Amino acid sequence: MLLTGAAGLLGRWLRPHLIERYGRLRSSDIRDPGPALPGERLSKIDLADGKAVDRLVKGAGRIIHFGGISFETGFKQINASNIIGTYNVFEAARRHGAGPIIYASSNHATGFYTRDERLDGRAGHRPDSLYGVSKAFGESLASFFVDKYDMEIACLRIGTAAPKPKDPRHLSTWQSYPDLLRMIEACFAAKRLGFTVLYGVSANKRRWWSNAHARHVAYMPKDNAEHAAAAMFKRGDRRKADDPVVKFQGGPFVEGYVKRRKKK
Ligand code: 15L
Repeated sequence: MLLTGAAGLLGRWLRPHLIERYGRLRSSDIRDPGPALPGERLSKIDLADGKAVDRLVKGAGRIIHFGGISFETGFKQINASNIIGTYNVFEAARRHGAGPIIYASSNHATGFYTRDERLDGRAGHRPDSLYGVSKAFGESLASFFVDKYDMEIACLRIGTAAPKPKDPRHLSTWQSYPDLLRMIEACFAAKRLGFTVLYGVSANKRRWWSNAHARHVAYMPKDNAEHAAAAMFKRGDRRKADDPVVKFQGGPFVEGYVKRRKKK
């Protein structure tokens, strides 16, 4: 098994669990990932470097591609890391017959849907940031590699994967780390993944997203962000419904959104 993004928050939490569950792990990050765990071969690699990625992927089986930039920034960095980087990983997997692949997409590929809309993995892209655009690209690239080269790729539109729900938006978007691991396990256990898009979310009472369209992946989340609601709303829900950060699912990523004046 290969994991990219080993030094990230999710990568660091996942590594020991992946080793325990699947055995030996090969992992990489562009940052210094620190010491390797027992059973792990860890390398420092820039995903934009096609030759290095080719060497990394050669001989791998299952791939969890979580490497890349996970926030909004300039196009140059996003292009190198998320667009070229993801192409390099998928293309190397094609060349070496590796897979299935689990790709960390993001809810920000659909962040400009409003919070009263209910979505599943068939929802078209409405990216809320260049970061979201890069994830939409990754999903399209996955669809292309599956249709053209018969690969198997699951794209996880991850919500807020974090130890705890911290703000009201997370009551809808939170995915606990154990549920993220359950989702990964369910994807790898599926008979055939083909091209599957799932929302990475726990069984939150207030969730906006469903995975009911993808019954071939037996994901059964166990956690629910609702336990954090009472503490968040001690003085009621004071959010302004027309604040773009509240109105749109992408929350803070839509910042900079400007509503055009209607022509008179
Ligand atoms: C993401 O895609 C980000 O990587 C993460 O940092 C969170 O901001 C998350 O989405 C979210 O929407 O809360």
